[in-house]
Amino acid sequence: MSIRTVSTQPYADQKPGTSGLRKKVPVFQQPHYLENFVQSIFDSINAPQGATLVLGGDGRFYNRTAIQIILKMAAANGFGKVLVGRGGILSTPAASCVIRKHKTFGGIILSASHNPGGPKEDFGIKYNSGNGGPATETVTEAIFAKSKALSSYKILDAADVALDMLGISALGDMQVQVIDPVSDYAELMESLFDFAAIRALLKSGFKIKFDAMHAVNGPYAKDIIENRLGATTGSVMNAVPLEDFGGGHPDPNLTYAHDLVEIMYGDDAPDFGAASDGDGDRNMILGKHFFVTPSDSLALLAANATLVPGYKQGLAGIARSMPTSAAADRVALALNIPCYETPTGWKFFGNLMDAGKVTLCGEESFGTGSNHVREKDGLWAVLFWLNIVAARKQSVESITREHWAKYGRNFYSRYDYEGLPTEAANGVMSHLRDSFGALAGKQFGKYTIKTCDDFSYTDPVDGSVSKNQGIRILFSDGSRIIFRLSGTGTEGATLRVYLEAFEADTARHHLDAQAALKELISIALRVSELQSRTGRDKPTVIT
Ligand code: VG1
Ligand code: CO
Repeated sequence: MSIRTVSTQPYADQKPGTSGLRKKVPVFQQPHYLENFVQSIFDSINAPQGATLVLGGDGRFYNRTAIQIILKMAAANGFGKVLVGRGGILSTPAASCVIRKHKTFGGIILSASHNPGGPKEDFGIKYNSGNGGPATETVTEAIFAKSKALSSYKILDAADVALDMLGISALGDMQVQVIDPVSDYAELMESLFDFAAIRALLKSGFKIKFDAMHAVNGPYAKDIIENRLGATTGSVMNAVPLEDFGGGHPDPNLTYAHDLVEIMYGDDAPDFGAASDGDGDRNMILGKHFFVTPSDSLALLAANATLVPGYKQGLAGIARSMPTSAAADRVALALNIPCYETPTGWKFFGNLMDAGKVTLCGEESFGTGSNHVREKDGLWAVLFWLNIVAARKQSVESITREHWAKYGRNFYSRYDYEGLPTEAANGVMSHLRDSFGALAGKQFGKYTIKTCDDFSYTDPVDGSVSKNQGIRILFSDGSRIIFRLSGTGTEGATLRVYLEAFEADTARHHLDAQAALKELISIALRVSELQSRTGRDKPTVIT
């Protein structure tokens, strides 16, 4: 076996987005494309000779091919050992867990999350640091800079490594250890939650349905929910990870998780429903005929955290991404703990958690998590909810309604306009920026604009500044409209419009969110000129 140095030309488009590099599979299949990016990672992270890495992905098409390439490159680049999930499988939160538990130098996660998989669909790769979290912006920028100047990469000439059986094998001077993808993670969950109470709840006839959406969380949910917690067989549906996710869109929301939604809104609906995404870090929570918005879910977990063994000491603080509703802020205020507002993407939470400033964090995009790992964690959120339900012995709906009655309700919705021509999407954003002055103080019915700005974040731990993280239109009553361009799309541009209105009056809490937000939606369309500038009269997805 010999190490080969391969000459290459740089690709100009390897800029990591919100969550690593995501492209269509054929883009990754171009000569040296994946290799270039992996070498750029290795050249940027300053790993000592003999360091250990974690490697795994969500099992989508190209996962296995990519893993073999990365293993051979790791061996050629002086790594001492790689821990890889059996079959190349590791959910994103499990990868984070394994990095932390085994104190490895870092890890590489292969996923395009909630985007479809298959030969013509999406693939992705990102680097996570030794804290288990996505590389910071400083590191991802260094990786991008390297990728633009790369002239060669190193790879070991060797046969593929067998990945389907647990055990250790040699790849040149490097060890490859195939690990059970579930066990470290399941152990961590058992240490945080009251499994006995959840087991008793499930035994008492409480019915649950978990939709793994043919994605990575299937084996995790089967083991934890059915085997360890004793839910009836079949409580986990679509539990076998498929390379194309069964042709579906593994995104747990009311649109794409329609199989589950039908069950949860049907005649004989279970008491609790949940789904997670392609790589297992997102979650959707449903009660019988009831949907919990992710922003409310974060607030509810925070308000009830001391019912859960792992959090019974209370929370150091809460963090939410800027577009996430301020429901969590109200809980933080009541608990007298700090609440941080960060840019979108999990990489911004890591520093806060490492510094002990926050315990829980979340995003409106169906992501919730805590300092138990450094990624959002879909199954963790489900177990947190089940623990709360077991402790309070109330339905999901009544827990949520009580929460609104106490804290007020933040009506919330997100409109996504996908696959727009880039110029049109940029045009909407620059038109809004040009209008800041004219909009301030303007009144629209009962809404008056207080200020508009471009969200900028200064990391309280390392002082780094991230600018242009979304346009905020802030109203005097606390309502908000936010415009932001997605950093995870792989086709054209995706424009997201986030809408939030606060309602203290309990008598209005039963309203449908779309009805409650109607006026704000029309203001958003009017001030942005979105429809005329993009030619779209409706969003692709509403969540
Ligand atoms: C989206 C979400 C963001 C999330 C990111 C990664 O990013 O809005 O909240 O952190 O996906 O999630 P964007 O830039 O497209 O809005 V995942 O489950 O794709 O790792
Ligand atoms: Co995901």
